[in-house]
Amino acid sequence: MSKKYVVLTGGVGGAKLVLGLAQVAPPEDITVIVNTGDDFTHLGLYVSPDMDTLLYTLSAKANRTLGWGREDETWGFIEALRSLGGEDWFLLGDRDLALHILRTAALARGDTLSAVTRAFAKAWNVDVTMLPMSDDRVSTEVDTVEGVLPFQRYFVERRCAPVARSIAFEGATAARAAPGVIEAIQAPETHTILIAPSNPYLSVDPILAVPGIRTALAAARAPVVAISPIIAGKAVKGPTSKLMQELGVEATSTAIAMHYAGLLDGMIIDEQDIGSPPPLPYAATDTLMTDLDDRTRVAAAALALADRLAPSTNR
Ligand code: FO1
Repeated sequence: MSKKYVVLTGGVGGAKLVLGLAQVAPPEDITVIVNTGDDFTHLGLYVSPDMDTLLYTLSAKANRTLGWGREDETWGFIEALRSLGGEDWFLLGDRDLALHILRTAALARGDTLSAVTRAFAKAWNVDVTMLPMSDDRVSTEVDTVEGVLPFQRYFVERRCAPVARSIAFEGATAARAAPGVIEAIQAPETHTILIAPSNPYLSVDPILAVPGIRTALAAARAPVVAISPIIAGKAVKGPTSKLMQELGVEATSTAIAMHYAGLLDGMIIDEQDIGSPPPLPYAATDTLMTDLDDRTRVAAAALALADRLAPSTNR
């Protein structure tokens, strides 16, 4: 029986980990469950940022400078839009537009997000299975001291500046996990389940909020290993540590482990945090993923830890 791997992921950090994993495991044996809480309709187009970051990363088209969007991008559309007084706080590149336009048209015809994603992956020879967490709409909203902000308004337009009080996942309770999601977590051939070093509150929690996913993870036979997004008390990228502080949580790997309580069998932490280890089996490595070697090293460390833990016994 060939070993299968499942990854729960959000944005840029998650995509880097999946690319690393695809160097140490056959891509066709990897299933990625992707956060769609960041999705929104902008200028009439359905945008699915975490899905697209993963798709661009796995098809070697990702914009390395920005982390999101495409390489070799041009910005004629947004410049023209701006000159007409259109909203330009969310940048849609000329080449990037192709995905959003095709996806929007397919969804309007009644296709599911799963089907659209599958078609894009096939067109660009991506062998990793990319599953949205749900084909139903779930929208992350951040309650801030300035009021409730839809995710992209909070994250991109306001650069996470407003102090956050809580986070909600609108539509989650009625959402169904997309086809294949629960099955991948439960499959007897699933050897390891990884939680990427994505923001636990903004990128992983929306996935866990979809009914059935948390329960399936808690009951999974395969060990569940999280890669901590914290390095020396700070998040590598984005607002994780600021947000943790605002939510009254210390920015430590232990706090991340507590956040995922009941789900994890093990954790990868950064070697700089070895002085304050989490209260569960762990391994330490340099978790900063700058190049492909780093991504591969972090993925390999997670698989090695999972090998030590398999099958799941610690929850
Ligand atoms: N992030 C930004 O910081 N500014 C942008 O203008 C922006 C545009 C954008 C367009 C398409 C896309 O797929 C992603 C885009 N992102 C942008 C990234 C993004 O929305 C966030 O990084 C994620 O949602 C968080 O994971």
